[in-house]
Amino acid sequence: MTTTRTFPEGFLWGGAIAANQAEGAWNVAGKGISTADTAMNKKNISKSDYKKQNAVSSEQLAAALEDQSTVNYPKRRGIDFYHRYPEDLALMGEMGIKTLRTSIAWTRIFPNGNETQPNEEGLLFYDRLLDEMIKNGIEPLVTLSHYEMPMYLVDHYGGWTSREVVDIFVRFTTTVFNRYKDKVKYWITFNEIDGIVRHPFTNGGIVPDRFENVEQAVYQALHHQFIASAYAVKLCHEIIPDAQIGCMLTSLLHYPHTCNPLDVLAAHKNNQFNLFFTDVQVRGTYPGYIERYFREQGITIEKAEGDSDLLKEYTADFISFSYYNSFVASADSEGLETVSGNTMGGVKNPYLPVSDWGWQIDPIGLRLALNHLYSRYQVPLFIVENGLGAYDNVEEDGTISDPYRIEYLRSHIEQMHEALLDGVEIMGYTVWGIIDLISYSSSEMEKRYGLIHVDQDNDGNGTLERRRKESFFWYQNLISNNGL
Ligand code: BGP
Repeated sequence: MTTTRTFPEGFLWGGAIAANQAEGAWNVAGKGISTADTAMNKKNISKSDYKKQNAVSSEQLAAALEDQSTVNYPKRRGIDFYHRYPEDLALMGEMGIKTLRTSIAWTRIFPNGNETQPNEEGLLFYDRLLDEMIKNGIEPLVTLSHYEMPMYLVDHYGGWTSREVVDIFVRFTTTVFNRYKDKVKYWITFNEIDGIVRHPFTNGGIVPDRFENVEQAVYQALHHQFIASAYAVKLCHEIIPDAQIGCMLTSLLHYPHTCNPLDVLAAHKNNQFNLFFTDVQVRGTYPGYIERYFREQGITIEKAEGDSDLLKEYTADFISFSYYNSFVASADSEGLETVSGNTMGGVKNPYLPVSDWGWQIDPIGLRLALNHLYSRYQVPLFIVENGLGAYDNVEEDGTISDPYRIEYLRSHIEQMHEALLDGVEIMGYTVWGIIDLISYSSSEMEKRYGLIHVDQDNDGNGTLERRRKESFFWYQNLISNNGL
């Protein structure tokens, strides 16, 4: 084990949030309603509906659109980052982070998506937000699409299944590149683009009961996102020549349950499928194994003339990814203990502890993921999400002690450093949920990732006061020593 843990000069230590989980203010300043604004608090919906939460039904959506109550729809209120960002960014500046990853809510700029003129008030908000980041010494890292899209496009176009949405997205992208070209030099196209397979509604605006063959719809929508992502790369390079733009993947590293070749093959297939998305976005073509899958499933993707050239020419500058846990694959999982608590499931790994939400904690998996990605693609990598969702306790004196979070972050950063020593090129590391926010999967508040605490419960009660956790000071110290 090495003991010197310095990181390269200029390493981007940071934090990450997303507009839909933090901003709130869902219906102010001309903002349109987005898919995220329809996500209910897990506690307020029945168990069977919860399972379908990320694959909502038409009725659920209609009810959400009618319901103006903000209690059941936590992403509508977020943590009020929309109004409190000056205070939050000052705290993050104090923590010393070099970069903050956030996203732009499409519905603030184009409320329905298909307008020809942007909403100036929405643009002004991001002007102020980005200026404030820069004022605090924080480099903006902006995701163009993080788990949301205008509801109007879902209802009138079928979400990303429509090719027209590519042009609509290109208009949004062109608008924000032109507007923020002097402020933002790091961009990400689609958050966890692979998620569309697991969460068609969240990632693709696909309401399953409106499609005869949902899988076909999903892959068609994904193709449109690949194309939109390639256009974003092209436009970014044209409009902001000194910027870099990356794709974004959920790292879902699978180990074989045993050395039985069948288990090894099962793990290999899962890992290969996980890399299908970066194969297209970085290598620029659909790989053979996915073409085979499409053939076997009878899936046909409609491609326009020039699509293949576009994918080939405008590949991502870097790969960003989220890493939370690893998985175990088995050819025959009958009778084996499985993991609950995440949408991926899989066989339980007896060697790994789990989080309060049942996610398997595996720092070495991060080193492996970094090595795998780098040896396959040889492009810079950026860890843009890593962190621990846990219950936190505020002591009577207002302090919050979270050694479990510190240990999670410390051990992952240690393994990231091992990967650097292995020769992997890493641009930066942003802690997911640098400030407590609404959980994506459960829409709850109590699953906290933050190094800054926010006083709010699942039902939206609380003062919204911000407090520094013990991990805040730990990370501050780590950054000031560049990871030493
Ligand atoms: C990623 C998403 C984030 C975030 C994180 C944690 O998949 O990109 O938006 O929320 O996971 O997940 P959760 O909030 O469900 O714990």
